[in-house]
Amino acid sequence: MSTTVEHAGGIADHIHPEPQGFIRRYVFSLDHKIIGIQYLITGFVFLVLAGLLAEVIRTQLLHANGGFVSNDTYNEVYTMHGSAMVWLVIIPLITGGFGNIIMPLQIGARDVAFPWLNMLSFWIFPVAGLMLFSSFLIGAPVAGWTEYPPMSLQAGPGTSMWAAAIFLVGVSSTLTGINFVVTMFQMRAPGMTFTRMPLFCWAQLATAPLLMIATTALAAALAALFMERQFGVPFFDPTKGGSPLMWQHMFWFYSHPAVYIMILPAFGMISEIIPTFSRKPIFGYKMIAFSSMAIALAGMMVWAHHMFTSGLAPYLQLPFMILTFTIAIPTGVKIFSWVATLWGGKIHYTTSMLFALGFLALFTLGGITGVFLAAVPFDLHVHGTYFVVAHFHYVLVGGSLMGVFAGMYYYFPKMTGRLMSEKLGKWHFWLFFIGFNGTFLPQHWLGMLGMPRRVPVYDPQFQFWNDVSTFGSYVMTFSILLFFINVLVSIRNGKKSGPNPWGARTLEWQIPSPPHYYNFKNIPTVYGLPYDFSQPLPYKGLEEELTDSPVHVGAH
Ligand code: HEM
Ligand SMILES: [Cu+2]
Repeated sequence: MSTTVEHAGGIADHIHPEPQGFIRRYVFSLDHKIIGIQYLITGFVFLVLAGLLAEVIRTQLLHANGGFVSNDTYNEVYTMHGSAMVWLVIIPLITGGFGNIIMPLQIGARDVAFPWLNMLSFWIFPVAGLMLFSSFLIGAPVAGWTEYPPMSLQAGPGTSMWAAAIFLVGVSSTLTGINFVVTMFQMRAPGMTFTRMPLFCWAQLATAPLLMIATTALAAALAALFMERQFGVPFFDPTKGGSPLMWQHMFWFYSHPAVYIMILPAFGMISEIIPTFSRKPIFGYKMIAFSSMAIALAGMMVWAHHMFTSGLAPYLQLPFMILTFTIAIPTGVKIFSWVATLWGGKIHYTTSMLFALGFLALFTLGGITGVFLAAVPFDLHVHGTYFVVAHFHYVLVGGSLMGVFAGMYYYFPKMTGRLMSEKLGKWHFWLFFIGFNGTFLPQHWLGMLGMPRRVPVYDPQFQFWNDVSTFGSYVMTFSILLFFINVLVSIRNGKKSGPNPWGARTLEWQIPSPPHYYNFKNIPTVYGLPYDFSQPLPYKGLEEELTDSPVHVGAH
């Protein structure tokens, strides 16, 4: 007897035709898996470019008198480094990349809700990225990734290019957010209730509204900046009745939630990897799921903690300080639950697990200095110094980027059917871990000692620790080179992985590696949570997945 399979949102099972030809299959693809890989490739290309800019910064700071680049070029370089790393590297890799590849598979769907929109969202991204980097040709922006007016109003034409490029990237991520929310509400497999949805999906579900809501505030600010620069409409110029503070409010109303856009999916990735390599059910499933939502919600209410020294009304400092402190609670819930999952587990120290454990240690350090910075008295002392640079690199490199690496070693077999080299992977991890701490740990006390950020030359008393920091960054960069060699070599020569090399239990591991373009032969039915290794897999309808039988669209 055939039954019509309906997804959670009552959508009947359907499938788009198999793409024909190279262009439709790999360039203008509608397949979420291919689009996800396109995001990863493009994001990693921008990581190389933005990483090289970071090395220009570090090489300039090797000597107190600088001398590697001019002061103007230095301003361009750190502005572009920060802008590219946030908007062209971490956000696309962790939402458009991994979100696209994993989420539809984990919920038992054949694709996202709007494949065309998905393809459009992707193609806006490289175009915007090229626009941003081409601003170097006309004089790149110089007022930092925060582009505070009035300086951003006075700078050269590259700043308008920056505003247009970031506006476009924002459109791409907003459309991705819409696609992901509709997909998770409408396309879950039968029986996949929200409290049976894997934690990576919960993290994407918490992130998507931030992509949709916070990004629109940035879009409005960028449009205003562009119009003031190009047509003289006074928004931010105080001599024309505008308000520079308004830019800061609008910019941070987006950019603080943006840090959660960059970290929440990494939390989700870690929540998948730790139970798999501890061979234990995740501790506190519901608490971890809901803490993602709590972080996203509270994260929308703390933006002015970036403005404690901006002349913000003092009576506003206290509520923003306390609200920021509260975010430590749901974050702590996650860290506690990961540690409780590890406790008594049979730990498999794969490279992916090492990066997950590195994430746990380094992100926790970054989180703690975040609480320091939320305290107004402390922030007044270190705002604008290298302490702040150290803090956000611990959360964005020690956190997000480590999460990306953990995800690459974990999901490379699912994407390619081959394993990355564990030997090269362990070299990558340890050199990265040592190089990273060598680069950013000393920056905490450089900041405490008063070294300002965004300076091309500095007081010679800071020379020694700057040299340590620079050499640390060379080690880190070398380790990332090993990573890229590993990826390129393993694509062709990596050991065949089979469908599930890690013995993981979420849906994406129950189908071939790489999956067929239609994902599932039969849309499975889900009976429970996947994380308990002592229980049989909570699915029905997967029996044919690893056989040669044909796909069954719409019926069992
Ligand atoms: C991979 C190695 C990296 C190194 C060695 C590095 C190094 C640096 C340094 C030294 C600065 C301070 C420049 C100054 O104030 O003069 C900086 C700024 C910055 N970095 Fe990184 N960074 C790296 C990766 C990242 C990543 C992955 C992100 C992720 C989002 C990131 C985001 C930023 C931002 C937003 C700024 C502020 C730029 C500004 O002041 O406008 N960095 N980086
Ligand atoms: Cu913030």
